[in-house]
Amino acid sequence: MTLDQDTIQNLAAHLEDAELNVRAVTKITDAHPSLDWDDAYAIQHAIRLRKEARSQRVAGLKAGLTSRAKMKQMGVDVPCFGLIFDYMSVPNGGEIEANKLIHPKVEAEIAFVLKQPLRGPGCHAGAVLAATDFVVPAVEIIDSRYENFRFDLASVIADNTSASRFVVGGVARGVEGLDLRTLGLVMEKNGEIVAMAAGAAVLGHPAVAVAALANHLAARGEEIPAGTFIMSGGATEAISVAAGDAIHVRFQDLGSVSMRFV
Ligand code: OOG
Ligand code: MG
Repeated sequence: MTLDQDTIQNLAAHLEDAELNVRAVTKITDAHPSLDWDDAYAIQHAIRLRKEARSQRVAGLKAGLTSRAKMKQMGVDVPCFGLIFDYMSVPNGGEIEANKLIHPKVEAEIAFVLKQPLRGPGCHAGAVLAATDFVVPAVEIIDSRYENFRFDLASVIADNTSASRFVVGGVARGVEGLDLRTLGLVMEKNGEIVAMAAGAAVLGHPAVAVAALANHLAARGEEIPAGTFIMSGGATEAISVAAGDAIHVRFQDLGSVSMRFV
């Protein structure tokens, strides 16, 4: 930690205002070059408290920058973890108002719902699969509050890992008989294929991303409670969208997820 409480509160307000006012800001490490990952998670936590004070609730957890494609696209090589709030949920096939977002991008993800809590350290993919109630296909709409989607790891963690909206669709399936490594997905934008991947793109197996989240929380004395919804991170690079775009992602064995930007 390098920042004092006042600075953490001010940066949380700064970043949340950028979200709520739909206005991009410069990345916070420009003004605070010594800001470290602990500072960044403290800012993210302060954003959580601001939202909870307005009766918004955490609806799930997310891992991000968990695939080579995403790491390469963003120039970052370590995963990050963030929070998904109830107001970010969009029904499958629903509409998303583009003018409420700065510069949205979509990414296809496999989401997990736990039936048992997960506690690190030492959590691994096998423990995640044993604790998983079901998986569902999802699309995350990310919207970095930073100009031109340019950031470093500390900046993006503080910005709640660009979390903005999410859509869950398809069918919920238990992991028995499902190979999440070879599970394929194809993303179409306006009827054209724009990205495709298999589950293994996410750290070799998407359950590894959930294990990494459990281990990250363990370092803070927390666990992932039973019932938690967790997004494991984009398997492909993120695709820019604007008003008028329709997104449709087909997941092998899990059905599809779609939305329109208006
Ligand atoms: C950070 C969020 C990354 C993912 O699935 O990789 C993320 C960003 O790229 O803006 O959610
Ligand atoms: Mg994501």
